[in-house]
Amino acid sequence: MNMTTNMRPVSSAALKQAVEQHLTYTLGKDAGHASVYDWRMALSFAIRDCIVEPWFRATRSTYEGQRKRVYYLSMEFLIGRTLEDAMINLGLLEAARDVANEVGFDLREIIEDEPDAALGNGGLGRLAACFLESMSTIGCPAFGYGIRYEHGLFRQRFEGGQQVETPEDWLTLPHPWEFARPESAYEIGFKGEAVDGGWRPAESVVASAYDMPVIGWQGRWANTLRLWGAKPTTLFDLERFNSGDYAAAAEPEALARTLSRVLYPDDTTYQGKELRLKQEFFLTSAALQDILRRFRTEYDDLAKLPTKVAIQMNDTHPAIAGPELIRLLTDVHGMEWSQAQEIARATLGYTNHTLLPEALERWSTWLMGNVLPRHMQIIERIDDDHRRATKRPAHVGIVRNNEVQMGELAFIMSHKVNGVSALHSDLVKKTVFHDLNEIHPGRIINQTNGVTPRRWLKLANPPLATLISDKIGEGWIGDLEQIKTLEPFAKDADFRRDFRAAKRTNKVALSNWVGETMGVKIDPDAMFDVQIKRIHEYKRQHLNIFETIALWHNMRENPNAGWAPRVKIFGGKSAPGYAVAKEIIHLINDVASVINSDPVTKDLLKVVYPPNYNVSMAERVIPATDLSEQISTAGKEASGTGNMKFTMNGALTIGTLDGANVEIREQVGPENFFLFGLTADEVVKHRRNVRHARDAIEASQNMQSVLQMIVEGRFSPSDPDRYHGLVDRAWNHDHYLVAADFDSYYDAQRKVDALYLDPDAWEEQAVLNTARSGFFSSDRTIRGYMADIWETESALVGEESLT
Ligand code: GPK
Repeated sequence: MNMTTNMRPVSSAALKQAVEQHLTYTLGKDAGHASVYDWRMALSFAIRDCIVEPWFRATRSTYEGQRKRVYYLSMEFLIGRTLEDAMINLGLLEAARDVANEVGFDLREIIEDEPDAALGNGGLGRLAACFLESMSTIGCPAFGYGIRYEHGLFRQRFEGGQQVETPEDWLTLPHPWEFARPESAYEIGFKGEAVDGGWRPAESVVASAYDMPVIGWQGRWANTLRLWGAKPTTLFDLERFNSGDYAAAAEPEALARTLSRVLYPDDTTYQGKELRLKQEFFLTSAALQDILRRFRTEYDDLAKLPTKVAIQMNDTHPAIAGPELIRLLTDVHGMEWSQAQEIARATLGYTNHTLLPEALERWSTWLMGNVLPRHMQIIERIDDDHRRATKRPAHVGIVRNNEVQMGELAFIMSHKVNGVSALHSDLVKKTVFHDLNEIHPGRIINQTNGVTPRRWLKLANPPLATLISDKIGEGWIGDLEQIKTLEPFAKDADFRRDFRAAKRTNKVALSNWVGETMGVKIDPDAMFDVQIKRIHEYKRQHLNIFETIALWHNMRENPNAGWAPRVKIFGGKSAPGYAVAKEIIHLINDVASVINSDPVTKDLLKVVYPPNYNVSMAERVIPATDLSEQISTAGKEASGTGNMKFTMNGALTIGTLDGANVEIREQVGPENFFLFGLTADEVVKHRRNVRHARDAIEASQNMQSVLQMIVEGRFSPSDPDRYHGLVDRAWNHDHYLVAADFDSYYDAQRKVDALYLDPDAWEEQAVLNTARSGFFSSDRTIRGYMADIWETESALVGEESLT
């Protein structure tokens, strides 16, 4: 087989030769004794070799064209696996399959040997990974900057149905996708004192670069993800060592070792820990020093920075970039204060990802002043200038209640602030940044999130991707708007049958995997009803499990009422310290074991919760899903991106008018979406009634039975009191309005049943969901950022067309 990358043809034979060379000379292994790991490494190196050339080309083109670069600063990049993605974007998957077969291995087995790079918690980190891929596909010259955590997000196990965390260690084995760049290293200071117009840090570490190439679709462009690892400045403090204080002598090393050691496992909740602030500054300062160094090799006038550099802050985590950039421009490069402030603002942009109060970062002025004394001074001056210029009273400032409000800081230091869905951006204007929006009208804009169709359709769902390409050609992969040409086939019975067959192939594969890994038999003809995401009260997995209990109860009462057989699938991790979320996990597992062993409902209902949900599990589950659960309390989910992946893969959605659900429903048509629940406005009004939960429960027979069964210990017979707290909260502290939305949700689910029992009608709507998902490509999102925030152009304009 002869596959073509954009660069040069690579035959199976040539690839095989390259793989064998790496096996022999890079890994020092004899083919006769090579394990799946050895072959994976050899194949990864051979594929990596094919990326290097486009990578150099892109870098050269950026320098030669004096192009503006985008720098995406993020504490999280939830990448998952790299090998298969790289092979797909280079068009080398088939050649690799031939090679694997020839050496006696299954390519799938090799692909699945790669550990996920889990350098993120959830949506925010996965969005950053989709953005990197889209920027490379579009030819937007860019760098991602992050931290090379030694331990990514913890692994999840269940013991007696409860979550147990174990450390993740993706770097124990060598990672073939990174290039260490010890020559790119910067000193990062902490603490000490501000001395007039400068800073004398008391501690320091070195940030040392590791680069990962990010290849775009068809290998036409490649960017770099640069991750920083912490190293000690000096291995030992010799003076202290010689004086006999050995513990103190090792302090620099100890700080460096902890800095890039582990990802904080909290999603949408900040912890206020000193180490976290240090990590944020470590990433930000290393990135800014690197950006300014690169800029100065090409240009001599720092005043031109905003014309050649755009820096995006992914949430407030890198919001110290404002003060740090001002510090570098003034203290280090001698620029005058007001010009530095202007330059910084014109260069920086800030994306807000949540309105949840517990997520909004605030640092006590004491901690900030202690860890970053010079920055604390700069923050106060930015705050003063802003108050003076806008004639505002103290309550709109950055420093309030002895805390530095990082949202306000990020807003004031950015020329554009964006939300991540239409509804969310609207709420950003009306709530958290109401006052700042009045002072700076037009600064807040919307950029609705998106996901990359290369990973989330082509890679994850080969049966459907092949079917689509057979019908409409391959253009959709690089230009997802083209998928709308599939729309007429929703009326074509043959096509619907093929669409259904593709889904069934995926469902059979998932059933087999669930059988093998969990020992639960599930029926591929039942409806696969899926909720996979972080476990959080606002996402309301408890609403889903309550409905499951009501459904089970009613099925038992009346088994022949024409129910649609269902498999309820859950996936997701709780933050280790989030007790309520952990209780919900425990309940789901308890309910699963009772329902799965019930002979009455054995052909009607199953509940499965595979542990350790991650990017690779999402790739397995999403293509096999019939029904996507997007059931957050309206106004709480900023956007959601899983919801988009399901739509692309032909699942129907049951959801509230929240985040990007609103736009999904608009795009696919309200008749092809199961809507339920209160709107964001109604939620706010409803909460004013202190009895909202009590009233709703008293009005709902189903809800009462559910809570009754739980409180009686029906799902925890060995420990009947286990869920008393949970039931008490449902009655008295139902902040996320589970009770108020319960009946509406239950009724919408019965409409789902009815449609599922009419396969033709279901399939028509499923096809329309896929055909109308073009808007949700992250390519569209990135073009929006390029036009409205970064003011930058694709380097591929004028080159031969994508397909
Ligand atoms: C938002 F604020 C945060 C956070 O700390 N982590 C995170 O994953 C998510 N998010 C939102 O909850 C999602 O609604 C959104 O789609 C995603 O960010 C990407 O914007």
